[in-house]
Amino acid sequence: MNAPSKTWKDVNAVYQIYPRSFQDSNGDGVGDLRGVISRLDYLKGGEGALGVDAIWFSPLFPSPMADFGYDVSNYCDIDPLFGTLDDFKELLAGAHARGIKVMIDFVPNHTSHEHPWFRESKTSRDNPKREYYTWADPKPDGSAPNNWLSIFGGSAWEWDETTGQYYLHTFLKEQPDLNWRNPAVRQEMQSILRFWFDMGVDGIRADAVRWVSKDEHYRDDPKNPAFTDAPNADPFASLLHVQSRFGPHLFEYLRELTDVVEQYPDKIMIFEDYPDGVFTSRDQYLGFYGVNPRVSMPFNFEGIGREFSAPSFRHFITEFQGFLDVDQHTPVYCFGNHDQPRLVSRVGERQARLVAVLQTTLPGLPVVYYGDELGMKNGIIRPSEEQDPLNVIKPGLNQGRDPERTPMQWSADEYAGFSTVKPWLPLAGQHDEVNVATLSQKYDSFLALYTWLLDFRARSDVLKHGGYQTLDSSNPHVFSFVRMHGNEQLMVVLNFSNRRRSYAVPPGSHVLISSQQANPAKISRKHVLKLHPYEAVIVGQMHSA
Ligand code: TEU
Repeated sequence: MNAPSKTWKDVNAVYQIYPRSFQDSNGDGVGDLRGVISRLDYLKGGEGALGVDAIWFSPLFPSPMADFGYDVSNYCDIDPLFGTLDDFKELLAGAHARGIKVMIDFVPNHTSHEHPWFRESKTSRDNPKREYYTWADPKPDGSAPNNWLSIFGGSAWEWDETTGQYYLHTFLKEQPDLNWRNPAVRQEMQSILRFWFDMGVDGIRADAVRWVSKDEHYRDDPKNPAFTDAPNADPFASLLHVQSRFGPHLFEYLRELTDVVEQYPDKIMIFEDYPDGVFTSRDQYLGFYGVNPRVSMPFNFEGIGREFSAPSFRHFITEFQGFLDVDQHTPVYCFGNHDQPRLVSRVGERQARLVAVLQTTLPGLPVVYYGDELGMKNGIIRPSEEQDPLNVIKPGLNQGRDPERTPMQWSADEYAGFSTVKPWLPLAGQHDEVNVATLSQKYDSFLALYTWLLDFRARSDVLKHGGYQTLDSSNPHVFSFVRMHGNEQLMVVLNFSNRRRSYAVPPGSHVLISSQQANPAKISRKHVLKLHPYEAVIVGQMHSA
């Protein structure tokens, strides 16, 4: 089988695979590459396939797994838990044969403390690798060099007895921050990109990039005046992180990376970046787009934490679309990932179906988290089953990320077809119903909806390339917009309320897709669309698709 390869501009969506949790092939309870190879038909090309044009893998590199692969000890290999480099090459070839592009994660801000660079760096102050990391002297009283906090809890500085200095770790102490001011580090990072691009990888998701440049004088972060010391408040929010991240060289360093991306035909880099609250969202997004919009773009995660209402969603999307340069900037709307509670658990089942319609009808390159196409929920993780260190080091804040990382649910079998043994995390539950085998048989299932939407998007130039305009800007319950391309138009109408709503549509309109396939909204003779609670529809005109 050889599917024609699309360019990135034509990709319908990217599907994020958390490799530990997709498919176990060797019976150790942890997902692996041969497992993914065995599921490629599901992704695209097989009967009833989901139909995604690209996949992104969370880290696959050798790692002691303190942060489940985001602590890398070798950037140019595959962890034996997941397989070998040959397995990866086979996977790449299999994906490409089906017309699936492959993105990998790239963790530039920090390595594992077991990376050979760090092992060397900590041996002595004059080791050639010393300057690969961020070392600093204590204050005269012996305390940490400044007040910077680790996002994973406590001070961002760890004392090293051997060399009498502190090293910086924005995340776990097992994840020392690289020193990007050192040109040798930047060159290492560029060669890593070349290694993977030369192999044929199509894109890179760049992790936690806002931290790569910091204040070089290590000045304190100022206090956050809005912080209240409530019992469940995260102490990390007590400071405004204006010195410890978004340093003066951030975009310049990223540009060096995108220069490498641009040396290859049709490769991209997506920057991980959350709304910061310190900068306006306009400045923050345009800063990242300014790096090199031809090949790189930031995620848009605004839809993850906000109130589920028409005004709230309309506001962020209209504002974002409004300040983008639509000819240059590719939006990357994302509503869930391996760090966030599951979409269905955050908003509800029908509401998540609405989000599926929204995400696959907005401009740009949508990124969908594995299992969200089934409507998988957060798993319930007993303390004895916890894996993510976050709950242990930040107790009481409920920030553990295990619930959204549970095994993919393929079938109603004991371990959901994910493994033959007890998986590394428990199943999220309801897998007798919520699984690929069962849902793919039901025309009105969550999976059927996703498959339909992705197929529609794959075939629709209006959705992939068309313009965007918000409609009816003050409706309190219904958010609607139009996508247009040449003389084709599609209207998307989303009822964010739990009541039936009427919505006037132009004569000649008809419902193409509804999020509630079993009972789609009808259009009255007077051209009024009768939406069910939380229903989302794509409306076509007589002459359109
Ligand atoms: O996350 C970076 C990040 O911004 C974190 O704040 C993230 O929001 C946090 O995990 C939420 O609890 C990236 C990865 O996505 C994450 O899995 C890694 O743990 C982290 O970088 C360190 O590499």
